[in-house]
Amino acid sequence: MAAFMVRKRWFSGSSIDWWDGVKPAAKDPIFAITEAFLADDCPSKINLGVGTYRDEKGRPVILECVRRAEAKIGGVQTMEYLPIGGDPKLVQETIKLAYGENSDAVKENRVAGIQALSGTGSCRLFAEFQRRFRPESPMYLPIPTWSNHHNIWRDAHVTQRTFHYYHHQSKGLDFGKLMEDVKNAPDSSFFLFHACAHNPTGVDPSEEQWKEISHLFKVKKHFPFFDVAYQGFASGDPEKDARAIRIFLEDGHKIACAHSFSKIMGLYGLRVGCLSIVCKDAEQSAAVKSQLQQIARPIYSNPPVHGALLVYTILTDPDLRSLWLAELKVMVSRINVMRNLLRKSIENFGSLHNWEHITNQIGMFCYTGLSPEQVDRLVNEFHIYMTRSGRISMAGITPASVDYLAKAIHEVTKHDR
Ligand code: KET
Repeated sequence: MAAFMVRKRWFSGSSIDWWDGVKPAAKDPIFAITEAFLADDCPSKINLGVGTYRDEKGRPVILECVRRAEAKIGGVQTMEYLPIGGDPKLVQETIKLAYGENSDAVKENRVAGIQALSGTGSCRLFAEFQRRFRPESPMYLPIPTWSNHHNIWRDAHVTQRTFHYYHHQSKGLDFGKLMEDVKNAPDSSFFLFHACAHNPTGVDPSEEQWKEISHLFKVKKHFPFFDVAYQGFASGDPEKDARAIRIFLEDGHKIACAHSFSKIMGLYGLRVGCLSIVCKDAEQSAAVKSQLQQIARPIYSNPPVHGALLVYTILTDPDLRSLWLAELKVMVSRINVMRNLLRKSIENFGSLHNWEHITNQIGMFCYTGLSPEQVDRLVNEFHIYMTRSGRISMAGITPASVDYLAKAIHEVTKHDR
């Protein structure tokens, strides 16, 4: 009887509500800002949310080196699939850029590298790799960090732990607590660092501090994973910005890096990046690479071809490479001019708070110290958009908007003690 009833209901054609249990997901804290900004029709609105470079008129930029590389390539050359591991020439150039052409790891051919879907995809591949081969080891993330790091390691089912990084009172590095957390973590733990220009805080360890961290990592046998999304965006020089990576390499660590060309070449939508893992020898590197390829194959099969060609062309053509380095400097110096103007302008409006951190912090962002409620006021009363963490993308500020922003920041902070 019961079986008959079930069959009858099945035949009656009533449709099954497959997705009944699906509730709307929380919006992404960074990309939701762009959505809200676009929906706002106030003429004085400013978007300081997502970290994308803008020129002094607030316009998106295609770098001249990219335009010339396009011209040199002469249009689309191929639409064939790349290998699963991407363009080997791109991978090789990326590794040389980060590790140094003369580093032992590069010379001994023991860096396993695979082109991936920019920095995000590279982090995710590593997280998958970590879960396959070190399922018992958690990933330690700095507090705070780029919000998507939490999503990436969550979705790869890797246990997450955190370590102290930022000191809210001093608006600098909480080095003492960082070292304590590194020391107290179980031996052989994974730690994520931003190689430079930490997002969101704009605060990096000094060279001396990196050396101390590296030393302690040796003692603790920890594994350092570097997110390298801003190599060149901290100092204007990719060589200088590779210092942390090089210190760990020189100390003989086995490290891994997620490289991105989104910011440093302005190739956001082209999704160019690499994951690299330093191994003990060439044989191990080949094995690791084959596993990374096996992870990539069922997810996206192989990475996009065109951006890889552009990046490779820029990095290997001496004229284009120097043009890129010069344009990188222009971007960094425009951001630094904005840091100075913003700080000065807030001070000129009579703010009694200390705004030194605006000019002390480096990279694309300023971690203002504004509270979520103050950010809400900036959005609602002044149409100035930023993440609720108080992070602002400095590249979104222009000489024309800086005073409006400064006055608004002063307005929402002046009764604060
Ligand atoms: N790592 C860091 C530290 C980072 O800030 C970003 C992007 C990425 C990786 C990934 O970028 P990709 O384009 O996948 O190479 N950050 C900006 C954009 C975003 O959230 O995706 C941001 O923080 O605004």
